[in-house]
Amino acid sequence: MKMIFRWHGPKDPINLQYINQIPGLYGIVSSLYDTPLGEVWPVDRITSLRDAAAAYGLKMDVVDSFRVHEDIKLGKPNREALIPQYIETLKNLAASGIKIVCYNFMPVFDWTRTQMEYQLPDGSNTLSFEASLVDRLDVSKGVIPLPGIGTKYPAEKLQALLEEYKDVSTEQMWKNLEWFLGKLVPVAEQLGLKLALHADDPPRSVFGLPRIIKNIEDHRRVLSIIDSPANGLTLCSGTIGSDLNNDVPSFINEFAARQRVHYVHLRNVKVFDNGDFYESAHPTQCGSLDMAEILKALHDANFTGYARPDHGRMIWGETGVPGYGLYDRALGIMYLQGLWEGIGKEKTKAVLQKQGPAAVA
Ligand SMILES: [Mn+2]
Repeated sequence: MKMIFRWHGPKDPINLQYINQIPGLYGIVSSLYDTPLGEVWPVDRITSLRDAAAAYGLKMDVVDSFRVHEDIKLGKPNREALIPQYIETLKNLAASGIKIVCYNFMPVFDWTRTQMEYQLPDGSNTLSFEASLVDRLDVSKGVIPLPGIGTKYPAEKLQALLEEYKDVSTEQMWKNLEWFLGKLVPVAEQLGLKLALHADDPPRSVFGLPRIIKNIEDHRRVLSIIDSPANGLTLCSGTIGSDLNNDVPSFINEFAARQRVHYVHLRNVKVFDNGDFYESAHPTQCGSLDMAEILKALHDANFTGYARPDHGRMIWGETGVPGYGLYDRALGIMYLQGLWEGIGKEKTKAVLQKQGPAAVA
């Protein structure tokens, strides 16, 4: 397992030197966050991120926020004209040494939270989701009064976009994903790249939008679209685990064994009976997920792919991009590495014990 850390590029308040001071880190994951949707990512901009990381001994094999244009998700005729740009970007990523491309297929919004600074009793704060609040909101005017979302588009554009999705069923969304993968997976295969789809976050319907990657059957269906390592998954424990019906280790047991999990996002969530949740600190005792079981499932699958601590709380007075502070993600990495080492050592010991007392001595 290669531990990586999201870096937002030169504008990130967390510099690479600090990131490099986290023990055991393999590298970073980044993106061209400011490139307009559907435009080609230039090679020199990708390699400049890669080179910046390399100056600190950090590798950049993975990109995230490979954003899919709404016209593709909506299945509009313009999607044909967009595909050459996506293919060009894949070529540029491969030419820059990238191996894994994380993307999602969520309509309009990448992720939805109702609070960015949900206060925890210890004085830290974190991202949270209140289901009934989201379900109560009237977004028909294109105004979404939630922090962090709804500002990506002007109200009129957002209203029009939400209107367009009214005619798109979940089955049509599947068709549109199939079309997209049909165009890109063969190209990725040729280039030696692996696409890695991230589930819808949270894995439920929001604002009446058609969301399709929510449970284990959905993940199975994604993999069945094209049976190729290039058509893979980013498994996000905190996303799929925020629906308690989803058993995260089962996802890993099934999909990592098939070599289709290329990247994992490891974080814990505290989930309440009514579906509300907040992003807790990483240890098992802080949330609803058994992180040791999740790591054990990855270890059992001989997982050699990439992992990031995903998000963290804001602690020790840190401010910055919500979910992406330095301190709590660094603590998360240390905890995850501790579990990983412990699981590995236990297994070695068990093997030696089977071989008899002489081997143990
Ligand atoms: Mn994630």
